[in-house]
Amino acid sequence: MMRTTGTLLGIALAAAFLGCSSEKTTTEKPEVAKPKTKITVGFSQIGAESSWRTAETKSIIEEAKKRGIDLKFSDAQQKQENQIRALRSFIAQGVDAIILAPKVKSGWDVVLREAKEAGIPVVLVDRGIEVPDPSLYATLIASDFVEEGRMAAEWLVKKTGGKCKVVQLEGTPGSDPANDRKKGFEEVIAKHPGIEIIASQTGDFRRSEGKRVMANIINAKGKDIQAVYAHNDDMALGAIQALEAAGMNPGKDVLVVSIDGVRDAFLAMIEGKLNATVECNPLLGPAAFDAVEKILRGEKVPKRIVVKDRIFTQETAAEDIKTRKY
Ligand code: GZL
Repeated sequence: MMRTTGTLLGIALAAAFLGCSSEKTTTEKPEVAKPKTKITVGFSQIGAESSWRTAETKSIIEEAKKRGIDLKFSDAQQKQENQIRALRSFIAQGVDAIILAPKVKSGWDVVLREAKEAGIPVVLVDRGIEVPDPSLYATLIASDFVEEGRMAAEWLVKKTGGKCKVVQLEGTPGSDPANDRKKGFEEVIAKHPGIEIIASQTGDFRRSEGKRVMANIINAKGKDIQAVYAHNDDMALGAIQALEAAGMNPGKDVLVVSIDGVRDAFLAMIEGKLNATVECNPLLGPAAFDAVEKILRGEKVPKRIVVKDRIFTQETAAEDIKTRKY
């Protein structure tokens, strides 16, 4: 938009010059600058902590390229302060819109107010935020994490007949998906007293952390463990490594259910080591840029766009993997 104003100004100046320079006539047609159609978008990404995250990044970068959008990409290396710094840089550059994948729910109102004052719309992808003024962002495009937690719990209840000692591996503390996947899972488990959560710790959505934390829990709880519920596939895959290292049998003696639906999860289900995964689609590029383009055309977009999810299990993994896109 900024460049459009410049162009209009340029056309006006050219017209004024030609109009008022009576002593100098020209038959040349003034060079009319092409109106600016290329938009510039700043994308602040959390980092690359999981294969889900890298799939999301790829989807957004590829979609920008496909639409001829000038994308300024910033990887915050898991630090919210780097995301805030990136947003301030996008504002200073005068981007037309911002896409933000917010690491945690809080701490965004000051910088989002700066974006609003600069007239730059913000589209949230994949995680929500808490802000006193909902007008500080245009829309949130994300899955329903509470429902994902419920689906994982309902699968476990059905598989175990409502009797099981389960370990919970939580995502990044303070993040929307970690809060809500815990909330949804525990809401269902509360209705089945035969299911007991015997340990619950964060693995920060990372495979290495999932393995390390699970090894510690095995040392403390050992053979008591009958199931693992991980807030994402990467931590589940790390936990599977820890269970095998302890001579246990993931997928058989110890059930493992997680969330994301990444390719490695399907491979683990085919190997019989993971039992089920709830898909959380990361291919948000098309929806994110549909929203950006609508907003820049002055059209309304819904405040919340829910990405649809479903559960996949070992039984159909070999067939399902053939059509997986990430
Ligand atoms: C979910 C996303 C989560 C994934 C993890 O929308 O924020 O972060 O479930 C990722 O794999 O690290």
